[in-house]
Amino acid sequence: MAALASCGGGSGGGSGPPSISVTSSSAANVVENSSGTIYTASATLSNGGAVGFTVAGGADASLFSILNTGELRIIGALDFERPRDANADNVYELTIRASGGGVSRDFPVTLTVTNDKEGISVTRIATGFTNPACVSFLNTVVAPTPSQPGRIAVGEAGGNIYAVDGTTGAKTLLADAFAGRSADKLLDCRTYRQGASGYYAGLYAVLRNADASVVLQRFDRGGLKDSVLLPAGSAAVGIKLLEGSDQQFYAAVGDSSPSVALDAASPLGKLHKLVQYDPYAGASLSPGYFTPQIVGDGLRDPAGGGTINGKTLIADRGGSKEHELDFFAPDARPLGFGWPNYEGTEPLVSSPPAAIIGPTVVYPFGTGARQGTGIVAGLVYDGPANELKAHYVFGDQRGLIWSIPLSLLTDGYLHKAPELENRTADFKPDVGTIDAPVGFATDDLGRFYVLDSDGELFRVDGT
Ligand SMILES: [Ca+2]
Ligand SMILES: [Ca+2]
Ligand SMILES: [Ca+2]
Ligand SMILES: [Ca+2]
Repeated sequence: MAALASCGGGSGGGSGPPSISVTSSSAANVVENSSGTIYTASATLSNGGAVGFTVAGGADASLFSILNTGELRIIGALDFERPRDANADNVYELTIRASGGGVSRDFPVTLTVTNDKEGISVTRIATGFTNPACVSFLNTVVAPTPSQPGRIAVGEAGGNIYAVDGTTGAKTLLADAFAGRSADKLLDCRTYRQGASGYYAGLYAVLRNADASVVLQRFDRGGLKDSVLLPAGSAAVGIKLLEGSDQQFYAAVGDSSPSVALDAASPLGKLHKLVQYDPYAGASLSPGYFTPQIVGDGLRDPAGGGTINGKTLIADRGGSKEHELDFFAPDARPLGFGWPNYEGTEPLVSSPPAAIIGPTVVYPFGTGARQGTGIVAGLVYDGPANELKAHYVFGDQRGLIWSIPLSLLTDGYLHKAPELENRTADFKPDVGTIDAPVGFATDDLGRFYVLDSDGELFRVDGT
């Protein structure tokens, strides 16, 4: 080493060891789905000799291979929606070693993977909804002769429910849900499809009245009564409507604090089947009147659901650990969704009882990468954007859009955040911003919509 020190470091000196100068950039951008060489390392040796390259380290070193001549490749795909770098921020970090003439030099390189929209275009079609609460499929008269195809329903917390033309965004007031009532807020609206000719098919809304009773109200068929879901004086919990794989209508009711989700005497934290009367069975029965029947428990803050490939899915929001999507069979008993013993797969108490329904998808509660503050149930996409076909698209109120291929969602295994595709960048709209998604809907033409918290409605198209 004394000989090295005495050489004085002169890079051009003829007597000391040569030195290496790195001539390639320390940072580069790479668009997702790139293959082959994504970066080329280069360096020169002061004596003009050859330099070779290896991967020497860095947080993401194991994902890369490099040729001796400097061409760097990634092992596996570069997918912006599913980053594989150590901290999942799409900035891949590695250290490259240049060697030659008996010396070597390590240098860090960061490769930032940038998004490609992959054929997804999102168009804002309407604005100005006030405190939007729900968005839903609307027409129950199906093709080929729906009266007005291509419309969806949007409901506001104040009670107005609009039909919105999915082509033009024009809105028509369908109903004021609180007309003649003392309002608190509209909690959800949803079209119960149950086949085109189903007696109960139609648009329904869940209303919380000023006395804190909650009723289910139906709009597009006259002479039907409300169904009472919660009595006056009930806690102000969320409620979501969903249609099960048994074609029955369900109301998923959130829990209160302290938790009563496992208390059989409380309607809170429960899944209620909206049991139908035969409308022709007896004069004493009110036609169209549902009787809620508790069929499941352990819900915390249900965020919607529906039927996918013949199985029923429900979303439930965590408050500290995990959000979850659960598949369940509506006729299975018991139906237990876990709260307050679990959020997702995470036990919240010591020695919790075995889970009755294990989640299918979980992701962490939080505001870090690939975390969220409240899941929002979605739908299977079947519109023109090929990239999303046969994906279940859903969201998080933090402003995230997620997707997961149906093949994964329905394979019977548990899937966690690293497997979810973060579609937020792909969903960047032409104008406006998708803030907290309120909900997702499709119309009878197969088009797909996102409604957000500040009242913008977006349609998801292909390019
Ligand atoms: Ca991608
Ligand atoms: Ca990173
Ligand atoms: Ca993309
Ligand atoms: Ca917005």
